[in-house]
Amino acid sequence: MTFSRELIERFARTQRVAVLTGAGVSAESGVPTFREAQTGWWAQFRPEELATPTAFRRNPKLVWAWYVWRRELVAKAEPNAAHRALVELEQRVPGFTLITQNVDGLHQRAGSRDVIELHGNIARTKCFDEDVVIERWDETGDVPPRCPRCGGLLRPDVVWFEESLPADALARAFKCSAACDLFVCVGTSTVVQPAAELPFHALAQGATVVEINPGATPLTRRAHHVLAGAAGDVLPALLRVLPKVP
Ligand code: BV8
Repeated sequence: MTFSRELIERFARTQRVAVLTGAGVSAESGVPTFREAQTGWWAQFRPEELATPTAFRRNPKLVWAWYVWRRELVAKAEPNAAHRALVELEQRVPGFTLITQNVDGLHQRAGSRDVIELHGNIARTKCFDEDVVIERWDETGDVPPRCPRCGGLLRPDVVWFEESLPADALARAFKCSAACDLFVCVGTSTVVQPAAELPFHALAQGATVVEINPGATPLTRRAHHVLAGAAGDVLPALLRVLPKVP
């Protein structure tokens, strides 16, 4: 894979990078992306039909079982070369913020330090009624299990469709997108709002925008640099040609 001199020089002189990742970054860890067809028994459902409070109220057992299946899949997954390249990039540039839509925690497991999780984390559980994180509960056989504090249903601590994103995480993400001089958008279909607004916000503030994705997205025609390929190939290749830390 080759990169333009202009792109390499752009990375060499950046003072502040913001990166937005989506499910495509975890694809090479074996975690299916949102837009890919789900596998096995879950193939009969679209994620947008399950990842909502309405779906949970209607069929809590089904939605809880979907997250148990996904948690087990994520627990078996390992960070891939893309996650590791982003850890390396963080060490190579003066200022770096990683904003992720992913709920799999793979960036943190790879060693990324400053991660803004816009959509929560599948490994955490919270009470549906009180909206507080619950660390331990009695396994009474109830599915979903019950909150030990109020008896309400437990749910994954992720942001469902029709739910607002954590205000502090979202505010920080917009602030970093406005303050960066280089915005790298990796492995996201740039469809789900308000996260999808971030690269356009960076663009409007004068940042150079780079997109890494094997496919086209609504961002592709606006990005300054489009690197068409898998994150696990493109990011390590890019790190190999960028100047090492002086
Ligand atoms: C909200 C957690 C206010 C759960 C997820 C306008 C403004 C505001 C809201 C809306 C709006 N228009 C519509 C809405 C509503 C909605 C929305 O955006 N809908 C979409 C479908 C149009 N937004 C919301 O509801 C948000 N809440 O705005 O609150 C509000 C309040 C009340 C009523 C309305 C609004 C909440 C959104 C968060 C939903 N939760 N996840 C869970 O995981 O179970 S979103 C989910 O999609 C994941 O987080 C995922 O990351 C995210 C985005 O998808 P991607 O990451 O991009 O993944 P995707 O599969 O789409 O694409 C993968 C990409 O990777 C592809 O481009 C592919 O080409 C590429 N790829 C594949 N392989 C590779 C690769 N790239 C690189 N390397 C590879 N190897």
